[in-house]
Amino acid sequence: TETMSAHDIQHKWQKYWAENETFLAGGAEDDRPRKYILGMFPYPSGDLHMGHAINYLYPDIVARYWRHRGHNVLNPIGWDSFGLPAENAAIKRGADPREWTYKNIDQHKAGFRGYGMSYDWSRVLHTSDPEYYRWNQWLFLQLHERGLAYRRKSSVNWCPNDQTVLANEQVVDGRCERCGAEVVKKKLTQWYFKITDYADRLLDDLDGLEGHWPHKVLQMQRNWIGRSTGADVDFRIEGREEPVTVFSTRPDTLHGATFFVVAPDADLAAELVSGASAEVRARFEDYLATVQKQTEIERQSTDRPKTGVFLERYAINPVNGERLPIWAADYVLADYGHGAVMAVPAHDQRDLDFARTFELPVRIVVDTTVDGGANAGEDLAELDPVATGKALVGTGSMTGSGELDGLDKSAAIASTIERMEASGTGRSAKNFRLRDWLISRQRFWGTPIPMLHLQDGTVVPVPEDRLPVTLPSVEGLDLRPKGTSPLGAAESWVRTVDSTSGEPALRDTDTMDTFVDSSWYFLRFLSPNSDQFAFDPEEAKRWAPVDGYFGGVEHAILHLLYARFITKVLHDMGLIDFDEPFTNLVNQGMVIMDGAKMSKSKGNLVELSDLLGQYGADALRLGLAFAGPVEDDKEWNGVSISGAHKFLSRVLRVGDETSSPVGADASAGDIGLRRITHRLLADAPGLLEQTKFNVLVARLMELVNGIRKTIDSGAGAADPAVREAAETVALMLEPISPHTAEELWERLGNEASVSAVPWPDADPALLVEDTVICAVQVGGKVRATIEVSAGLSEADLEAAARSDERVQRALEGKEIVRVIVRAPKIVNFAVKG
Ligand code: ANZ
Repeated sequence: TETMSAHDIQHKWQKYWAENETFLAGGAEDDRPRKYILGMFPYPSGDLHMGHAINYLYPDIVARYWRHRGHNVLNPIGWDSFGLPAENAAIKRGADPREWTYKNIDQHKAGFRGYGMSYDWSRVLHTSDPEYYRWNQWLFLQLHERGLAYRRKSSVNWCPNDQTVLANEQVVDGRCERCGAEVVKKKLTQWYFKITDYADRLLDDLDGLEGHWPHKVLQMQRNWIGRSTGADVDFRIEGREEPVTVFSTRPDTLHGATFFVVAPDADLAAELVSGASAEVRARFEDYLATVQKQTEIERQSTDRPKTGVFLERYAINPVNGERLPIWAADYVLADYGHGAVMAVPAHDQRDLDFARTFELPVRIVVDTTVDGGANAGEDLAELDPVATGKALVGTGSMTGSGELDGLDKSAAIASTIERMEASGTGRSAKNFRLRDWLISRQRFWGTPIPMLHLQDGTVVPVPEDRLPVTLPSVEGLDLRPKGTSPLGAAESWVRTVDSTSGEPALRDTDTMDTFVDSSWYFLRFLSPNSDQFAFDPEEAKRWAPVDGYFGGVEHAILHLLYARFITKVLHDMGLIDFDEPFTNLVNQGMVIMDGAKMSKSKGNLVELSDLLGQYGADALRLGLAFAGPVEDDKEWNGVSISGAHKFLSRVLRVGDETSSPVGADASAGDIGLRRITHRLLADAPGLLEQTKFNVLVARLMELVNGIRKTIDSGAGAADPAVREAAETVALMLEPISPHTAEELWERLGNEASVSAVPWPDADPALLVEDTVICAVQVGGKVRATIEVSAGLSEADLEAAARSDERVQRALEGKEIVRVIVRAPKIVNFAVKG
């Protein structure tokens, strides 16, 4: 065995695990407590690299840990295998996206096996398998049935180069994240999921995750959902039958409204301008054309000059009957609130900027100079917003507002809402930044939307028993983006018959956003091979929610939000009894090189296969686990794989030298070594549960040093404390460097596998520190003896002596002239008087 290389050891144990199915999760009959540990599943682009090595190591360590704690552990792996990169590779190289995808998946699988991951390989899933995406379609139909999936024409971010719709987060500084082309707005009819119905719950339930998810992630989710509270106010429009409603967070300032603004790209603007003069109509059309080229972010940025067109129409202020001129301006967004605002320039900065540009009136209705106001003690005349250019946004007391005068902000808001509700001109309202989830993609490599378009224009679902709607062959299809789905060209696929009515029908040619695939995959792992259900509710009861979810902070918002949303929908359908999918979330840091993220484009990506070739999986795993706290970014140049390899060799050497028999009674062994062993036994569970893997590695190093010392200079390799310590190393190294741990365990004469052998409890007697009895003398006489830690410093020993009551009594009324401390045995106070 001594000549076995790390690679030999690795192959031996990987073979053993595969043959013995060591890491299959226990079934229904297994009554151990359960743990569901999951890493965010990978996208199968290219080979596994350093980033994967660290991301998937952590959940594997945790999964392996819980097996030692007597748990039935589920640690599955799958692939998020639909999506653009496969399609782009297909366009570039003419390859079938299927072939590209599954070839990459095979490479990933081999890579993960070589890396020693303890996955339950019987549960593997790929979202691009019809057996999987069939259930995306099922999910879509469930949402559709409940009014949570709907079609709507709306303006979307459009990349004219890639000819595709972009999600908001794919637009960076107004440009396409992928190709850099300027993004424009375009109106398309698309499918949406009504996530906004769940906005309140998605926001409120974040509070329950505090302490279990990184605070930063919770905050990002809160901001993304962005709840504002205020009122909806109805304004009559001259020459229009129906009133127009606006959302305002400051209904208290209604008396200060001096004009009214609609989003140029809202339907309302087009309608209102249709009654205006030809000149204004033309000006409006020009304006609209420029606005449509802008992004939402540009439109909201406060430092741009204000632009707009007066529509020659008027709104009537419900509180005082005043006529407010109606403008179209791009700072008002079509899809926030109602796409129109009452403008209060004295108290809103954007309204003020606009009013100053177009010389519209500004009326102060909040006096911020009153006692307790934002500008208490200042002179209101000097704060004139028209002159200063600064809106008075702070608190104060109402003025020029009739019955509201003298009230503070919250009282004025409450009073206004009450009055409006009584007169039917308004009501309390809240608004969310969160938008409905646009799930339509005009691309090939995704889940076909299971809907049929009949000749009369109605859109009907494909019956559940007709699922899956599988993708047609890619042959003959042009995948290059052109604004409509490539599936449209698959004539014989598109033309079908509605099995319910027997009528001819056309298939919907859009495919689903891949975030749909990943919104529920953690449930599919519970019954991955079922053709009866998406997941078995009984299995969900046993396993879910996920106890420990690991992934990058890049998924802090969308993936997690969508998974939370779908979980709540499934909960409301009665299929699961929890409504948050991930009980604990860990965001691991990145591997960086010279301070920068490793990436393909920078050419500094280290591939996993190269690293495994060097020293094998265990040294890499140990090196990475030791590199620093899980949440921190790790500098690759600071990771020492060769150092880790040396340590693992030392581990095996002390194992080989151990000569006491299996089961030897350790109680007569070296007490110093036993103390190190038992302190580690006591601390390791906490270290692993707090993901302090680097500290665990440091403590293992300390223990191996201790073993070495005992073998070399103590009672030698036959000391039973050496065996106890070496077995402890095998047990606690296993989550991190499992092949070496298995080998050590076996060489120590134990039966394989070490992977689920329970960690013994520490012996409390070995956790107490060494103590000694110290004599305290006052004036040469022993006045007290105190029990102290053997390692106490002189200063601490003197302080301990002084704090003893008997010593204090003996010192009373005496002057201390000198203190002689001989740590840890004697303290002598020389006294006078
Ligand atoms: C009058 C007012 C007076 C407002 C005042 C603010 C201050 P948040 O907090 O982000 O929800 N608003 C409403 N709909 C809008 C739209 N579609 N595009 C741009 N702005 C819009 O912002 C709510 C406030 O933003 C609303 O309250 C409205 O202006 C504006 F002293 O109404 B406020």
